[in-house]
Amino acid sequence: MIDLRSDTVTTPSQGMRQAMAQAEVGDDVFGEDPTVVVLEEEVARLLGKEAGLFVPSGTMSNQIAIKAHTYPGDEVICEQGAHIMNYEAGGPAFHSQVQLHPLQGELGVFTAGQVEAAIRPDNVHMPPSRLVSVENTHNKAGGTIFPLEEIHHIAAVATSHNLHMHMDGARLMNAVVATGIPAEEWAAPFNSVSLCLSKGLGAPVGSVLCGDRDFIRRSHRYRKIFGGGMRQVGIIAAGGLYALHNHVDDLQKDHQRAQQLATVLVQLPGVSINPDAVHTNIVIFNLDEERGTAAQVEHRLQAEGVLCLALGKQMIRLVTHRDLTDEDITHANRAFQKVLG
Ligand code: TLP
Repeated sequence: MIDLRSDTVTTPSQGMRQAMAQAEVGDDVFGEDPTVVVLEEEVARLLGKEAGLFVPSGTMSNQIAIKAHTYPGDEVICEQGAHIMNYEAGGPAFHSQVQLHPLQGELGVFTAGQVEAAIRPDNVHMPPSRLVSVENTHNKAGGTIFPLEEIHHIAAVATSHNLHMHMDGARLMNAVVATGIPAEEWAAPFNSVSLCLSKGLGAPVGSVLCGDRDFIRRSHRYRKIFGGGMRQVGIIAAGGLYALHNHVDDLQKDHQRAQQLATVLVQLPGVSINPDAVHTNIVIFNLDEERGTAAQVEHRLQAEGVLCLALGKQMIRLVTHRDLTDEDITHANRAFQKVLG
């Protein structure tokens, strides 16, 4: 099976397994796992932040950040397709008792003007606006890159209203590799950044949440409350370190392969796709109704040995990743031509 459902399906390489097996470990709840400490310091340095916190998932990382930035009753401004809004099981309401204020972006990108208009006046009837969350790259919009210049404008608006900025950088390294802009520059306008090791980077588990020392100190407590305190977890952190040292440049290949898929899909009848919107490793396309529903096409592709993800009634997502080969891409393209051509 050629699995294009997500880049989360990647399995650890031999080298990564070896690094994990040999990792020095200790009890991380006592702060005594040396491999975790190295990973947290390394990611914090990569992102130009004071400190980092290793957590089990991207979801926990975002949810801890929201908890640490807000008070119950606050409002968090985000894009309507944001992962925190759609795929974290209502976490902001559940954990933090905050509400989300979704903005309608274009390909996941909203503007400083939209943020300014969304910020609530100081009025007893209204929830206090507290945090702006930016997703980069943006999953539901198709791995799109949020322009850095617009992020700077948004940060200026946020700062002038005393709002904090969080980045869901689950796939930030894809944006780094695609643009050549260093991670530190992307992270600079944000108070906190969450980076996932378990997406295209290919580690089996883990994300690192970064910010200033005080934010990470408070986040550490929330990690414990959320049940995310782990023990000899250096064995997993070692996979993350290996990924950062060995897998980052390979993301470029994922991006090229996403382009190869888009180039074939754009030619198929009844398929709508904007190849200019394929910035990184995610390809999203829509099907005309006469082609069947996304769920039906998902089944037909499965019969041809290709797994994809129906994201909506007529919408399908494909994600390229490091466990694919050139032959897999050729096979997948043939399957698309057979099923949709
Ligand atoms: N996204 C997963 C699914 O949850 C949809 C995927 O297959 O893409 N932020 C972003 C932008 C994400 O795409 C994801 C995972 C997360 C956060 C959450 O990460 P995990 O799965 O580690 O909790």
